[in-house]
Amino acid sequence: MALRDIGAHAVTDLLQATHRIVPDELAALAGHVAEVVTAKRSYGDLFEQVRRRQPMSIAAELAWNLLPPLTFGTPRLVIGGVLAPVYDLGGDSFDYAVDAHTARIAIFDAMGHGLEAGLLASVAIAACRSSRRAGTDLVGSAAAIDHAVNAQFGLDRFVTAVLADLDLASGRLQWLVLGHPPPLLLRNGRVVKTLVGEIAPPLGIGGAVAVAEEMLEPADQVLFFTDGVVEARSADGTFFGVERLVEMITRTSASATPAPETMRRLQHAVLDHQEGDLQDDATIVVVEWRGPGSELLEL
Ligand SMILES: [Mn+2]
Repeated sequence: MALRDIGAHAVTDLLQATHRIVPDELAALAGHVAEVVTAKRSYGDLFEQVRRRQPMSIAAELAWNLLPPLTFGTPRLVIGGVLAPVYDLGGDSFDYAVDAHTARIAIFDAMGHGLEAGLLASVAIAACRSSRRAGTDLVGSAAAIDHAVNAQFGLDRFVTAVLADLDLASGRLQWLVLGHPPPLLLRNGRVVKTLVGEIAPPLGIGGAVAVAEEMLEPADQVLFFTDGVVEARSADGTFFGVERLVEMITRTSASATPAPETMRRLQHAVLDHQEGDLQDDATIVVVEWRGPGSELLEL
């Protein structure tokens, strides 16, 4: 059966079925449709073509293919990320890996724009994964990325980043800030700390790094973002700013909005602030640790 036929059947079945089924069955049906989409999209273009509203730049094509799933959730840990501009994403990226005992999170902002920045970010992401999968710790990963970026692009190109490890059993968060805006720690719907640590130079130009550490409490959220979020300017030149970011996060957190939905609203707010005309890539990632119980993450 042709790919297009499979997609059409799924949609037809869904439309016919929704007239008479109850919510549980609807959820099951949605699950089946998701399975079809997930299984088929990796070897065909149909689903990408259907969901796109305009052609995608080469840089964005590269960037989106490097990203992990934008949302991840278990009863103990939720990760949600948003990136913009969708069709012209360049130097921003993020990555994470959740295993039995640890979640490793990274956010990157490569210097420049477009494909040039995209290539830089791609090397950083690949070096990050390569070192992480070889069992390297945070400092070792930073050194590996620094070396890869420097070897490929020389001293005049760099990538800012935050690399973090979260111990899922204890809530111990360790991180490195590499020329990047520091993450924010949110507790009970408000920002209790800026996770500054010692700011090291960006990756690609060398320099010492120092690991910072914080013990999270159950239900804490850690917010990672790139400068394109807080430095987004409105038509009259007003920055979106950290205060507005924090205000939006705390307001949505207070209403028990799930992390991915909070991210989606934030993304819209950043875009609306600039009247849809982004001056830089803007990325936000939230990591919510809900407490001990790493056994639930055994994969
Ligand atoms: Mn930026």
